[in-house]
Amino acid sequence: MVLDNSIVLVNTNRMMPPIAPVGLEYVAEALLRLGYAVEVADLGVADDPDTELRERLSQKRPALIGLSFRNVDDCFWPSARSFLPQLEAQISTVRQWSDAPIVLGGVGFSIFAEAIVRQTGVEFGVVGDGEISLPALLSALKGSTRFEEVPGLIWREGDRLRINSPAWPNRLQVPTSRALIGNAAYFRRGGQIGIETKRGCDRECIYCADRLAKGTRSRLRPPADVADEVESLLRQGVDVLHLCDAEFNIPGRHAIQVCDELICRKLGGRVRWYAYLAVVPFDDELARRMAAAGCVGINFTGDSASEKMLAGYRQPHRAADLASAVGLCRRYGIAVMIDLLLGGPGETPETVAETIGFVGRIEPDCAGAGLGMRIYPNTRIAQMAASRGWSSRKDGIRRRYEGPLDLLQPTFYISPDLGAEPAVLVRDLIGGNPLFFPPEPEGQSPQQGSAGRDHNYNDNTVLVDAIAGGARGAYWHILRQVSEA
Ligand code: B12
Repeated sequence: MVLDNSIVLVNTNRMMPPIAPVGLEYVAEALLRLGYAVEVADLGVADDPDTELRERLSQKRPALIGLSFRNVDDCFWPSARSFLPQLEAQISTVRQWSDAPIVLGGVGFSIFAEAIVRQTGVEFGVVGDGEISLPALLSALKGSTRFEEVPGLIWREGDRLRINSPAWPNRLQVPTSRALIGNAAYFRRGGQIGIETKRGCDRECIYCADRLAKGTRSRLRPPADVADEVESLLRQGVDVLHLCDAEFNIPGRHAIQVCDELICRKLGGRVRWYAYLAVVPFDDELARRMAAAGCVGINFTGDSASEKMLAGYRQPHRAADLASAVGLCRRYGIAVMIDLLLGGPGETPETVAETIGFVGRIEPDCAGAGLGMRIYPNTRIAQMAASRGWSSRKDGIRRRYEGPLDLLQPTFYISPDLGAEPAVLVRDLIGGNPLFFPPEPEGQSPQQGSAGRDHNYNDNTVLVDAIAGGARGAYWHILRQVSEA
């Protein structure tokens, strides 16, 4: 019998260390509040994912099965691991146990939504926020509304796909109880739990897919909701958090309001948290408030220290801002990581040397020397690739498949001016400076995950072991501490 009001939500992310499916949890809570019967099949911490799916699906027939697809690939060259084959295997196991329609969603999915729906043959996909779209889809399945009215829905009409625009609701009403996922278990095995303060970003960095998955405006949560959620997690024994905003300080005013709320509720001394931040705006006031509110580590989207490269990436900061950000973190006792994106269009050995030299001198706790820009569809770098006809190594394209460019497969750009072995060049420039996570040379990288020398967190055994031994925090911070020990 079909249970009209029931849905099974599946977390498909099996990467280790495990990251709790915060997006799926928000969606599950939203559905529950509206009176739907929700079950979660969490493959992230299940010993045997097939058994977990059988137990959740074989006894009943939900109206819909929702699969969350967070990471389409590891976004890391040269490992370039795609998770699509794993998703396809999971979908066929689901089909083995149930003939209910399947809807895919999630941040990675949203970037490539149409291509993934086509490739996997599922009935539905949802681009963007799931909290409003999934209840709307369930209503449409009952005939109470039309598919056309479900924000972000992709569905099939005969042979063709129909696609609705996502809603990107300005008023974010995200549930705060965090009671539907085993966050305590994820905390023990993953070392941190995520929480959002906003969605969306209005910047126009040439490589970023955030605009596709989250929209082009900052959509802010009320600071009181964020603090309520921190309290919910604390009650579960979770006291180390990672913010899931693309950049916590865009806009800076909201970041300060969130900090003030945490300070006002005296939560600063009870939680430790980490965040991604843009390099600007970041001033003394924000750094001070963040430290008082419990922030212990910041990962800045530094990209480069070369004026030419930053302008090319459409980043508003300059090298001096990076130095200032590191100085402010030092002043307030906040650990600091700078994420670099080396090898973009226009990069030369000279600009790489400039960046590595500068970052070495300003001495953050660590810097990720990421090499190679993942080309996401509908970004400026994708337009450049199409208009200039890039397809081979001599054009800068790095990939492991043949034929025309297929951006759903891991596809990267590394400026051809860096020569045949760009990772060797970068490593030589780093010269063994332990503050850098160096890129792995091609051919030496394990294709199935990280060996722990770089900062690829996919199946990173160094991290898994450190967390099992009690380490907690952002992964770059744990790796840094392990390398110092
Ligand atoms: C914070 C973050 C991290 C933190 C996570 C901290 C934590 N404890 O949660 C850290 C640093 C650990 C991290 C690691 C990695 N990350 Co990360 N991360 C992010 C970030 C900024 C936020 C993700 C998030 O949680 N968002 C908040 C939640 C609430 O949103 P959501 O998951 O999208 O869910 C919403 C919708 O998607 C939808 N939805 C979700 N599930 C479902 C299901 C259904 C059925 C439906 C209909 C809807 C739906 O509704 C939800 C609520 O609205 C994103 C970029 C971004 N702005 O989203 C990158 C991002 C997800 N990461 C990415 C990657 C690649 C990784 C790594 C693989 C990198 C690596 N090689 O180490 C690892 C993977 C770790 C792991 N085990 O999974 C990529 C994935 C893209 C891709 N190529 O596939 C992203 C998109 C960044 C990017 N543009 O490259 N990450």
